[in-house]
Amino acid sequence: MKKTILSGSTVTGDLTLGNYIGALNNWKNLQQDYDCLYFLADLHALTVMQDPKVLKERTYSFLAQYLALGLDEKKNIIFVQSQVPEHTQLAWILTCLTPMGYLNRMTQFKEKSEKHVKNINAGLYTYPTLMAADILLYQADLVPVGEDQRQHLELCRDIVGFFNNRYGEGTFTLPEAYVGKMGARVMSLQDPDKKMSKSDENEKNFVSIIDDPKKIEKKIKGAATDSGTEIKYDVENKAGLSNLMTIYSVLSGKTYAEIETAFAGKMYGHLKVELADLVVSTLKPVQDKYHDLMKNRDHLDSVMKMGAERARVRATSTLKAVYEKTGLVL
Ligand code: ATP
Ligand code: LTN
Repeated sequence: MKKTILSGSTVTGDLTLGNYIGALNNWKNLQQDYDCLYFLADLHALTVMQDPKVLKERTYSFLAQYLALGLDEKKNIIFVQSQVPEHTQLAWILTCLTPMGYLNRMTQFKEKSEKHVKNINAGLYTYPTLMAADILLYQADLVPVGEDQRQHLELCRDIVGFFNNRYGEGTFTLPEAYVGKMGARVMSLQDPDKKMSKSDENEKNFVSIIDDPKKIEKKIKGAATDSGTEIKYDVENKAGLSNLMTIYSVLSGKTYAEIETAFAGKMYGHLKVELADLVVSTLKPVQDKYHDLMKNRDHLDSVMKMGAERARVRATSTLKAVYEKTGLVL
């Protein structure tokens, strides 16, 4: 029996090189050996202000980006969160089991409520209980998430404990974090102390996978680096340069030592030019496929429909067991 993997991405912004290197590139390699479900977290997107038209358009765009990046809708179950209503049904039950004290500790809530002072809604606060429902509905064994989502996954494991204490064991699989072999974290281009984030309001901080070649070039050439000259991987003293080297290393398959040798005696500018070319050429086939997919909405609709149907078979079976345990009449 293959182990089940589940992961998702909030439908905000456009996928970045960070999402590609830290998440989707790994997901693609897992589709052979695991039973995989990948979804678009549109309900999680509602925790911050969304323009309805943009959200809808973006959901199609994200699906096309997933497919263009190489996720296969036949090998994996790819679906949109809001099209499987069991997510919100289970989320409510889990919310009622989760002490506020646990939610108070979540650093993402603290960060996001500082960032969105005018919209600190209850959904932003209970975000992790919906995320727990996403995972537990599918009995996922492994969840590939970046460092930033570790705390939410830990809380999900705690929630399984709360459920088991109240209702007895055996309903949910206890999920674990899946740490990819590379596990690279891509940092912001202008502020390499924080991670590259697709919802960053300064677009110079990220490269989106659907940015056109000129934009990519401009953003990479404009990336903040220190005033030194030697091309050397040193996160402490050369955070910006090291971040560019991480991207170079993942995309080219070269080690840091090999990159240092190849660029010995050269300037940061040389690395930036080569990196920009590498990013553009890596993304070219992805972008071509993306634009083709976006021209065919009917196809995207049918991929969503098929994904939701397949996901619901599993989701309803878990929810049925939860109803039985909790005393809700089915
Ligand atoms: P947002 O800015 O909307 O929070 P995000 O860019 O942080 O978005 P998520 O939707 O939170 O992206 O995450 C999708 C996946 O990509 C997760 O598995 C996450 O860990 C991974 N990821 C996000 N940013 C990076 C990054 N800079 N480096 C590596 N992996 C990342
Ligand atoms: N919060 C996640 C997106 C997400 C997710 C999930 C990831 C929502 N539900 C379930 C893994 C499993 C994020 O990466 N921002």
